[in-house]
Amino acid sequence: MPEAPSTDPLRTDPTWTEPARGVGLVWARTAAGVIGADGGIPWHVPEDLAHFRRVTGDGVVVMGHRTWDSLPPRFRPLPGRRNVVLTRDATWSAPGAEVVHDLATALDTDEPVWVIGGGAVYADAVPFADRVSETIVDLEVRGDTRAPDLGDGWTLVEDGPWQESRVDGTRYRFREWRRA
Ligand code: VY7
Repeated sequence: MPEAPSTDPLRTDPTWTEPARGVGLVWARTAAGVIGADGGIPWHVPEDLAHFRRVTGDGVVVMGHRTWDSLPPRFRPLPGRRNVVLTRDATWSAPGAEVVHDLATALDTDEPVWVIGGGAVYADAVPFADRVSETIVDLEVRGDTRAPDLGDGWTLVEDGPWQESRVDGTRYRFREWRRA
């Protein structure tokens, strides 16, 4: 039997558009979910920084303004990418930062978007994301910022092997989640 035409206004109203596709989240976290402590990342794994650069290299990076502040000044803006910075502060600006005041505006682009932190911005962005690039760092460290739970509907499409950092042997692995 053919399906009845949808009467759902979200499906039939031509003025309603899908949330922007091609929004990714990229984070590094411990098993307990820690991503930050005291305004920084509580480990030093250069292999993850190289991975981060590879993942975000061709896109727009979206971050909260404290994440911007956490970048070493010589890496601000992150080179070769549009750097979109979210803040509620109408007076804030920084050279190389495209300031926006809400997440919808930040994600409204046809280029691939990578949300790079921090905790509050990730939590707000999960509903709009279709991929998550996750580094698991095998440490038990104190933190004050966590990655959000993804909730239902996500599939682990890549789960890399444990590797050891050349710096101090800290173990890490790269993963990727997708939502259909
Ligand atoms: C942020 C840096 C921090 C300290 C020193 C250098 C995953 C990471 C983030 C964010 C790691 C950072 C950097 C690294 C990137 C370089 C510029 C220098 C580049 C995230 N998985 N890992 N992060 N930089 N969101 N997700 O450490 O950056 O990209 O050009």
